[in-house]
Amino acid sequence: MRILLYNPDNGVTANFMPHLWMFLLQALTPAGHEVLLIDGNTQPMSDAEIVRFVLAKGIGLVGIGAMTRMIAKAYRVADAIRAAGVPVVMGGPHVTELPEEALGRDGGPRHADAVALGEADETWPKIVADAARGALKERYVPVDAFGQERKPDLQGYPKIPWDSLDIDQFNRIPGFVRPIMEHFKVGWETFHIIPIESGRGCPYGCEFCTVTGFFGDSIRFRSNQSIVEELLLLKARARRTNGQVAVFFVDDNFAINGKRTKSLLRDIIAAKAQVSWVGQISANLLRDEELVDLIADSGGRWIFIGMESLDPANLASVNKSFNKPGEYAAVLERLARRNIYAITSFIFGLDNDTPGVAERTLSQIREWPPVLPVFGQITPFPATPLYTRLEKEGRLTRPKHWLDFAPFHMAHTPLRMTAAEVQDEVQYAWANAYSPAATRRAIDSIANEPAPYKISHLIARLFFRGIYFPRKPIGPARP
Ligand code: B12
Ligand code: SF4
Repeated sequence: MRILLYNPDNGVTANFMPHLWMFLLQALTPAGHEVLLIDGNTQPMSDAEIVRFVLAKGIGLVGIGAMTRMIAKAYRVADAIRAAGVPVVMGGPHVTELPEEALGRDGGPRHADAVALGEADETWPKIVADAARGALKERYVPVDAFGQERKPDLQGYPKIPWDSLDIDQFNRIPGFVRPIMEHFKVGWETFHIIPIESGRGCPYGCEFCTVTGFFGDSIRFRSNQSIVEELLLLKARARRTNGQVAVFFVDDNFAINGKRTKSLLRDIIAAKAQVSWVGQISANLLRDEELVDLIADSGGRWIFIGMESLDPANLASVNKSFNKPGEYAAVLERLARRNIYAITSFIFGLDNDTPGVAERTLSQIREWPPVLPVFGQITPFPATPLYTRLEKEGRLTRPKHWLDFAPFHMAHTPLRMTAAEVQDEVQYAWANAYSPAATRRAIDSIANEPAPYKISHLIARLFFRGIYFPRKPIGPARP
């Protein structure tokens, strides 16, 4: 059977790297089947084009994965494919949280023949086998022999064959630049940013986050060896294609178990498997100087830190008091001393926010070593404690906001400002954090550092904004 795995784009922002789930399921597909991948971010297609592709290629099963933000588009594509007679299975966080919606059992239309709930590493081979004999079930739930939820053990993580996969669609070097790079032989004919996971789960349970509910509050790790091998494979591929590779460790908190993270980083260094990497680590775990040394020596370049707010009352309101705004500057300086910079993420519209929050945040940022800040408004994703609380408090203004996807528009009433004010604050923060003056200030502040750091900072600043926020105005604020 030929299978298509499809990840929709959100139609608004860009994406800089492919989605890991597609490669993982491809690697977990039993022998005898062919798996094709389409990421809407790199291959934008209309619904009709996707249907034509599915029929022309004789696809027997389409798997669609989507976050809440892309789910309306995912449903639309699924509807079109099912109308053409090809079965669709959907997976990922949104349908796990709301399976009845995808299956049309909540009073709405049906979008999927089957849903894969939770982590699908062990259910995917069954789904494929059932689809191949025309006996797809409605739900695939990862449970053990006693019907208890079962989280896959990452010790048996499959080898993703990066050396032989066709990942041309994810090459970040634009087509028109490649011949120039080939001509000058500078080793930049390809540049891929590849997602790798080293573990799953997060014990912190921040109120707005789906991760603790989805992956669980205890952490499961892959073996160091399997990660080192994956890095070596990627390095070899980059060398072979005269290109470069960088890795995004997608673990939600890459240093959640400091001892293990250090042992992994030491093994990467010992095996000379270093590539430039980005990882997500909470600020409290970056107090450890030895860890930060190992991050630098193993290739760590950018650390994504979910700062969320500079106001401790806001942090307490979303169960994130382990973040201490008072130590943010020290953490950023500790990183910057090793030429590691931070992507700092902020959420506006939290219950204690008032108008002016964007400027207050920006003036603090100006005091720090240069960072790549990202800003969003608090969004109640289904099945999060935040969603339940706002529902109880009667504050949800668009309880099914994902079906009427309106990017950067609030779905609930904030407490100390209006929804429109929150949206304005988000706009203001993006416009001013990435203005030419702000970029000049950021580069000037590292004027004495070696050129490659300045260039990487400048390129990151020029491209980064589009990943999260459209460059064009986003339309009038909704009430
Ligand atoms: C990497 C990442 C990103 C990347 C982009 C995604 C990419 N290219 O990989 C970046 C950093 C850009 C990003 C941005 C955002 N992200 Co993000 N991101 C993640 C992160 C950390 C890792 C994703 C991952 O690879 N996980 C590992 C894989 C293996 O897990 P998985 O994708 O869930 O897949 C498994 C199952 O779900 C299932 N499955 C998945 N799809 C399918 C499909 C089929 C057919 C089947 C059968 C099974 C299946 O099988 C897989 C194996 O078990 C997750 C958190 C997390 N730990 O997952 C958040 C997460 C997905 N992001 C989230 C959010 C909210 C966002 C943003 C909206 C944040 C913001 N405010 O801007 C943006 C939106 C981006 C956009 N394009 O619109 C939420 C989504 C919640 C939800 N209900 O939708 C998550 C879960 C984090 C959270 N805090 O709750 N993100
Ligand atoms: S926001 Fe980060 S630290 Fe908090 S629960 Fe989610 S993954 Fe864990």
